[in-house]
Amino acid sequence: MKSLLSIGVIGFLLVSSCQKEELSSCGNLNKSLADKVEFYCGTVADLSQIVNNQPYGQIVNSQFNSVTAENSMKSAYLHPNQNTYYWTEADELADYCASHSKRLHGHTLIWHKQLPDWILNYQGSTADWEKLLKEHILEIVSHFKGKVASWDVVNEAFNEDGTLRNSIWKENLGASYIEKAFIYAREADPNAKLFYNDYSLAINPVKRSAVLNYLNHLRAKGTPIDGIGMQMHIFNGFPENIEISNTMDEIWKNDYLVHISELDISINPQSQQMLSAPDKELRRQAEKYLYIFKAYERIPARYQFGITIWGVSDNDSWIRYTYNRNDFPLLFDDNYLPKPAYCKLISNL
Ligand code: 9MR
Repeated sequence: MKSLLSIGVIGFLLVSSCQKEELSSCGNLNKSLADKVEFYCGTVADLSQIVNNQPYGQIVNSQFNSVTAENSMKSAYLHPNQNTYYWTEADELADYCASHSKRLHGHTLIWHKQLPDWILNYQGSTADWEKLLKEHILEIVSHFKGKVASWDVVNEAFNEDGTLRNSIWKENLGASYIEKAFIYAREADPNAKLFYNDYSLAINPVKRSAVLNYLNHLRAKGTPIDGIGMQMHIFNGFPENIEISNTMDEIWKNDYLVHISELDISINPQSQQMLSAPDKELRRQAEKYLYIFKAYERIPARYQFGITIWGVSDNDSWIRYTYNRNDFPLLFDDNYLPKPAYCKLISNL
């Protein structure tokens, strides 16, 4: 009993001194996550926060070399009225990226959410809808040509059972809206990499197969699809790590670039009362982040588009305001201080 106790104490001391070492060696942000890996390491970011929130801006600037706009490049923002485009905020983000050597990933051209009212209420023939889709994509992609390296062309088009989601696009154009969207995006910027982006791909094999089969079928017809975004809004407990790496493998083996496009790891999926993050969960989270980065490192470099983290600090995470629960899914805490997950990555990559 006594020796068991002392083994336990030594174990605890080892874990905590190790953690302390990791924490102290990562606290000053002198190192950059992006420098630690051979692929792009990105974050979702909001320009007003970069400009007005000093620690946020410092993290984006020092840690990442790729940026995705969280909202300002979605249809409701960029295309508020049929004949009006609003570029200001997205242009400013593009200028920031150009002047700070960040790759800019465009998110997202065709989605069933964050649509402007005029599209939601649009009445027209199939030909009118085709014109709408075409103009929307050509206008936006042309505007950012040369500034945006890649686009999520179609986002979340599938249901969990593998059928196509019944969105406003599908209702009015049938399934063909997907291939058309890719064709128009390529027409507007032949150099931009074009992605299909979705969630649950690692967790749900039925959806994953349906997406891969469908995209393969489109590509066989010549549709220009370069890659697949695995969003990866995941949890400490699931999916299993092996499912994540198997999914990455399945995607590249089907000859698609792999983008881990919206990574965050929730530690409170059951919405429990949680005033602060339990240490044990933070350690599990750190291990899971590291697993994902290491698994990603192993896929062939020519298929690595990058890993994008969906938020800077826990306080910025969409999870808190969407689900109204306290959660701690990101690499930096509410005070923009590195969490064990960040330290784990910076010390072990
Ligand atoms: O993070 C985004 C949040 O600020 C918005 O309120 C929300 C609206 O649906 O969209 C969030 O981002 C989503 C992304 O665009 C697509 N995949 C799921 C993301 C989290 O909901």
